[in-house]
Amino acid sequence: SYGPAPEDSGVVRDWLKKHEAGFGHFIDGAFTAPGETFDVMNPATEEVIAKVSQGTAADVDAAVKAARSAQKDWAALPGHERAKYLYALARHIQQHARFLAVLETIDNGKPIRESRDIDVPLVVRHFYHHAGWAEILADEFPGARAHGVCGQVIPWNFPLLMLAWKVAPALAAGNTVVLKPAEYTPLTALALAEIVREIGLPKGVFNIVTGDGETGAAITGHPGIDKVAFTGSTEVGRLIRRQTAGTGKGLTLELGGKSPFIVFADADLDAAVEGVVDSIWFNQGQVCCAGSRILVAEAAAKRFEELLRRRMQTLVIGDPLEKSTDVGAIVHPVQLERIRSLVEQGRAEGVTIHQGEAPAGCFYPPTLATEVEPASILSSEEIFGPVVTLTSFRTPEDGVALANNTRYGLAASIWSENINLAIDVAAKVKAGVVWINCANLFDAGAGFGGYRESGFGREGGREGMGAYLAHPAPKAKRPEEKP
Ligand code: TXE
Repeated sequence: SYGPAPEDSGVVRDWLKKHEAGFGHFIDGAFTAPGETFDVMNPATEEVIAKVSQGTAADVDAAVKAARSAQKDWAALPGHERAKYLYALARHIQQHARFLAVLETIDNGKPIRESRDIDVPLVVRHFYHHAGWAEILADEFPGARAHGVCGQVIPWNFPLLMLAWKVAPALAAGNTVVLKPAEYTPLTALALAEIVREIGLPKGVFNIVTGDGETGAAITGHPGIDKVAFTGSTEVGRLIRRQTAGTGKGLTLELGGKSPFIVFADADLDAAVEGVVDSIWFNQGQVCCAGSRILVAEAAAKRFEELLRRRMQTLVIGDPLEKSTDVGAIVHPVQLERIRSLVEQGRAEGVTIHQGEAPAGCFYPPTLATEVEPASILSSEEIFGPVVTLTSFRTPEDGVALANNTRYGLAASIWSENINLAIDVAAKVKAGVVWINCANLFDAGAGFGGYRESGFGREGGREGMGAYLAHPAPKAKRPEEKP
């Protein structure tokens, strides 16, 4: 009964129709009148589905002012009172789960099965989890206080989930927020603003300003912002680090990746093939921690490639609203062109490209690149599409060396039936998250984040909570505990 029925897309269409004149920003508990707008499209059909306001410096200023004036009272609430609001948000998101899943799919192009079974449930889980943190915060982080106002800029690959990752811990800690969703996918953030109003969250605690990178820079550079949290490209992460240097603002950056997917000869190869599906063909490969480099032990390489190529042919690519679709649309023609161009550069280098057909429009087929050297552009650049390379290695040491041969360090996935080997390799791979015999599993209770050019700071878990507190103190020792 959890899955969207076809009539849900009618409900979403009615909602979009109601806002035909354009969406304003959500500032101080109310929507502003739309200003100058830009078009938002459904990438699967390339239809314009909404007009959304381009946030100006004045809009950002108004949002920061509202957040500042709400912050003291919000932080002064006992943690269990803030928790009530977070629980209410979680419950109301759950009530609107079907609507949000369809809206996310229409806006982003991801298969409905994913938005329904992964994105929205994880959003709900994130708010519940952080409601719990709000309740125990004073005990767990004695003496710590909120930063103040958080400026948060998020990408388009998991629009509502990235919002939840940023907003839930910020509010739990007593911060207020000004968040900018990505220009390709602002709609679920605006729908969430309606839910925020519905649950009666105090005005100014949660503010949304829509717009492009210029609006983003106005937020991250605003002197009234105390902490910046960004997820997006490494290039923009670098700009933001420069912009915030020396300002005293707190900063966490979650950037790109080129994560290894390491398969040992003793792995359950069928399971590992399913792991690849979850790793690189989930969300069309537009996943920062996607396992985009398969490294397979020489002894298993031929068999693994065969199994993988057979499995690729069974993936259904097409209409994201169709429940049987495995691979939906690429978020935007600009991203599609980027993927195409990188694959063509790989082909020109002599890499062998295996891929099926994709429907016309903003779609790209699941793609496997073999005969690919570690120096190839396909081995080093983040493609952010459904494209995976396959390279073999001789010894576990070679495997680890190849895995670490990247400027990123976000995630890794290791496949072996020998748990000692898997744990040993996990310790040697420089990545913020390492999965063993699984891939792309997320939980609000576990910290997520990278090393090197993948950024710094953690989201989720105790570490993620700490990132939203100024001077998080260590956990208090109970009297009976020995120092
Ligand atoms: O990202 P941007 P784009 C990678 C991925 C992708 C590439 C380009 O490789 O192909 O980046 O995507 C806002 N100050 N990732 O161009 O520009 C922008 O409006 C402040 C990986 O879409 O980084 C949006 O809200 N904000 C990634 C957000 O930054 C600025 C997810 C991300 O957009 C800004 C997305 C500025 N100067 C892309 N310029 C991941 N790690 O998951 C832009 N923005």
